Amino acid sequence: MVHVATTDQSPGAAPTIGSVRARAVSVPLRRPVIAGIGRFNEWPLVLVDVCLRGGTVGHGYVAPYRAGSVGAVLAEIRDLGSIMAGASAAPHDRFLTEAKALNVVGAGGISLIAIAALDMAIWDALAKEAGKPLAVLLGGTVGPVRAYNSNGLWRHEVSTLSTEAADLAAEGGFSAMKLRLGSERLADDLAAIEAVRQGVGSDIDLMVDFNQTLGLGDAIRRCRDLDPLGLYWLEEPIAYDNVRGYADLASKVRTPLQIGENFYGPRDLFTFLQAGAVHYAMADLMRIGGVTGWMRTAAIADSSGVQLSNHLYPEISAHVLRVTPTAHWLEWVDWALPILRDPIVPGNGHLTASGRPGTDVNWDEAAVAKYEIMPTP
Ligand code: SMN
Ligand code: MG
Repeated sequence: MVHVATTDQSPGAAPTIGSVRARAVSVPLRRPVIAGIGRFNEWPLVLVDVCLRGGTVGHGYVAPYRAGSVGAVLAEIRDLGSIMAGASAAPHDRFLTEAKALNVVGAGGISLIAIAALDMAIWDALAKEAGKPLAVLLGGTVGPVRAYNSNGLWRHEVSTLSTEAADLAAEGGFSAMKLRLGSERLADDLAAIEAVRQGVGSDIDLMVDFNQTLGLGDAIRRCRDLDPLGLYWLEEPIAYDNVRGYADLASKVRTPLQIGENFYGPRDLFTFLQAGAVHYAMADLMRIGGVTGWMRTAAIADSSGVQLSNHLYPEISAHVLRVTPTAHWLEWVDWALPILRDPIVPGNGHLTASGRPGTDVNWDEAAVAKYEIMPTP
């Protein structure tokens, strides 16, 4: 029998996108974020809804750190949303088409953030249409993902770190947490590590994050000084885009380096891998290109056996890490909790998706109304 190509695509067609809505909120942080990249008392979030023609609504959010950036992110999402109305809710197709459309204003940065926000919402809608949790739609299962607590240990008064570390361990049964370092003097970084270990003992896995505060020479010196302390990883000691610098550092330190939260799109990981600059990698769903960008990055990480962790977005990361061949740690932050309905929370040091259809991102509309901000365009 001869198969004749037909123009009727209905059996294989994806649902159609009806409309897109984007709003912004600014939510309070339980513990202010104080790191090498700045101090934040509140956390702005841009919330995206993609409504399919059949009525299903998918949700996604991105956190552009700075309140001043929210207007630009909203504008880009709304622009892209107007292009998407009437298009198929096919993340692969959308990613290709929209990335091409935005190449002219820059492939990374706000362009990719907008694509990522819409991509996450489309995947949520597709999972809801299928009646499956995202992890299952992607070919995996729902189950526990090993997590570390990243909700504190910022660069504040060292005397408070012991108690805070003990609180962080107790909050979700954690035996792993992340401390922010990058002081001018080695002695201050050592005092911070010592304070945390006084609070929770030395059996915990302690990750440390420099948030790009050091120059290359100082970073070599600092990382070597910290090498004997048994830290789990040394995150972003130098500027995130210094490929050659990371390759140099990677060859000189014994404690594994962790990089990638600032990678824009999957190819950045490939670039750093080619340079021999990666021990551990992490990806941020907002910058890597949403679920679609994550899946491509996971394949690149797998090709080299590099273990991949998430950066922020724990709700959706709890799904995608279940289909990541080299899945490593989940970074737990509770920053979106104030506006989420029935959020997933960690227990026994693990985060497990709920098993409900979608990505576990659902709005508490009363809270959204309370925290909504109207940035001027
Ligand atoms: C971080 C995340 C968000 C704000 C400040 C610092 C940090 C991390 O780099 O890895 O969690
Ligand atoms: Mg970091």
